[in-house]
Amino acid sequence: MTLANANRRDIIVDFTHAPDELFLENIMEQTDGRGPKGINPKKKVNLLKFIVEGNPVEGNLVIAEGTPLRPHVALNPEDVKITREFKFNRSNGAWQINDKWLSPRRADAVPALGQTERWILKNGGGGWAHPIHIHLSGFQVQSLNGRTPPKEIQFNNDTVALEGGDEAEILIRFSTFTVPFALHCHILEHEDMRMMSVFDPQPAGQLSPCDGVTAIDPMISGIAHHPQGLFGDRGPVDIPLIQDQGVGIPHTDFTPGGGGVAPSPTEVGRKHNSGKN
Ligand SMILES: [Cu+2]
Repeated sequence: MTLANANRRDIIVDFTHAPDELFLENIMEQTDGRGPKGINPKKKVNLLKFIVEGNPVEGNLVIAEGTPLRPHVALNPEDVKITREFKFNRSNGAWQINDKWLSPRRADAVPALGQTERWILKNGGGGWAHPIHIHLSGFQVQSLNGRTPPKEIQFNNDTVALEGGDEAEILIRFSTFTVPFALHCHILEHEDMRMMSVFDPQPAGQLSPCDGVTAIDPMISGIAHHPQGLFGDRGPVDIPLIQDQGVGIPHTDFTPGGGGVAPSPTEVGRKHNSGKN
């Protein structure tokens, strides 16, 4: 099975006829940061070692295909009253959703609590994969590029992997909290460079306080005043400050209002890795 960043699968392993010692291997070869090269069992990397010992377990369960394990409640497409689209695209050397930069003060979706929604998640292309992770509620993939998705992603997921140009149709229903949550690409460099969006489930008909302008109580939102003014406690995010910086948050040497020369993303990564920042 392929697991993108943050993907999870429940699996059942039958060790009845296993050797005394065996390994879970990663056979997806990857030699640089641009993505995996493909499956290559000769370039395997051991991830986990199993030692199998002792006698067969009494009352060993037989799990056959179709054995019910955990009840699955399928969301019904006929309940959908609203469809939203999220396109994951590149801009200014960083990443956007629906051509917008992340603002923690702006909810890009205000789903009604308890209502099933259809979301279209679209990789804007350009060759990069985006494993899209949605917080707060599981979702069920209805179709992938217009076709029936693989069985393992038809049930509850919190992440769906989108290769370049892929489009997933999902059903999602929020029934718990009414505070701003995030959806984002789970490749760390992409989420760090703003491929993130805020949604704020509310009772039907109620507006979100995250209107993009109003100050949000930092005790509720976690949005503290940023010393460089990017995420101040009021007003829209100052787009000129982040344009052409190549990264979501400028390096600390960056002077707001001009003068500073922004480092390349590589330099930022190196400085952050030095432990001084
Ligand atoms: Cu991504």
